[in-house]
Amino acid sequence: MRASALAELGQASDGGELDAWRVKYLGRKGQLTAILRGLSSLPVEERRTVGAAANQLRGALEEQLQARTDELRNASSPKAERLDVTLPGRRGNRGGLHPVTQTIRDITDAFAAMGFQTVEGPDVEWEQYNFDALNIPPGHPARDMQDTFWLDAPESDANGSMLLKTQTSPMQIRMMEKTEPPIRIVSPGRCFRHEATDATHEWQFFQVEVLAVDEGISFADMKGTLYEFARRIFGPDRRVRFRVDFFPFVEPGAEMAIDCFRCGGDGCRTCSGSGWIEIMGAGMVHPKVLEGVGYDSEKYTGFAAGMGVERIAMLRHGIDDVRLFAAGDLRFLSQF
Ligand code: FA5
Repeated sequence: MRASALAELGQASDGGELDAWRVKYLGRKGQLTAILRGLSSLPVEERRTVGAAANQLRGALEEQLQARTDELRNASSPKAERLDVTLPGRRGNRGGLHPVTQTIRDITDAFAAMGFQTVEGPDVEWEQYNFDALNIPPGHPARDMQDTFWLDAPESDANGSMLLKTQTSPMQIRMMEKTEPPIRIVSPGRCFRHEATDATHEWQFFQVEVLAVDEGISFADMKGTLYEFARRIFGPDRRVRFRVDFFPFVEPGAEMAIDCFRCGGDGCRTCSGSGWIEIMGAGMVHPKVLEGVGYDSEKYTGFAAGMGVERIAMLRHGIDDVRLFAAGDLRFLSQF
């Protein structure tokens, strides 16, 4: 009985089977109970031996029943069964667009709404496109202001040496060489300058170039277009201010500022107390530049503008250091 009882107990796999086993051997009408009940009918000498053996077996079976019960309970405890299908799912990490990319899209969208197409140029540029064709010949002081990373070109070319572009303006030349007016384009791109970096200067940054060339384009068209752009990016109440500035490839040249959206023009930290924030360089395309690409400068006129993308993003989000954009720190980037 001991052998068969223990073998059957090992097979029992749930509470119901354990209970049936208990009834079979230890229950009121169980096999072991029957033996114990029958003791009185045995001769006295046998009664002692059989009684001791039967009691010993009952203790052993009860002990084994408890052990098997514990074993089965542990196997189905929450520790072993970790899957709770009622818990809400865990969200995975999702990527997002870099704040510079977002800003570029907002800028190009604002111009797209006014009929401007987005085009992109190369990062490595010819000296000819980056400087000469933009009326910045060798030795011109404007080259010093945009000192950059020169590359070892395989051999000198009619286009000069190669460099990492310092501005998006060379795309003006590339587009005009390729197409006849009318032209209305915006061109976002990465720029590089040899800078001692600080909170507002990086050695790599982004610009967006704007170019419109057609018959009869005037300074008023430029002002109207850039004004509308400023309102779309910085809010419908913005006012703009144009002041004289110099860039070799435009004449007249201007710098455009918006009235400070933080203080409304009273003067605060964002606008350095002046009430105005400069956001881009602009001007009418220089006749020399038009002639250089083979356009008749008596027939065609145009305007160009260029702005720093990080600068726009810093103003919109209140970011105080341009170096954060390229630092690759997710604590910064995941806020956008
Ligand atoms: C230019 O680069 C002209 N190509 C802009 C232009 C285009 C004028 C068309 C007229 C017509 P400037 O060097 O000022 O201009 O640079 C324009 C903007 O680029 C700056 O206002 C600034 O926002 C950004 N920028 C320039 N250098 C850096 C730098 N080191 N780090 C971050 N942003 C910069």
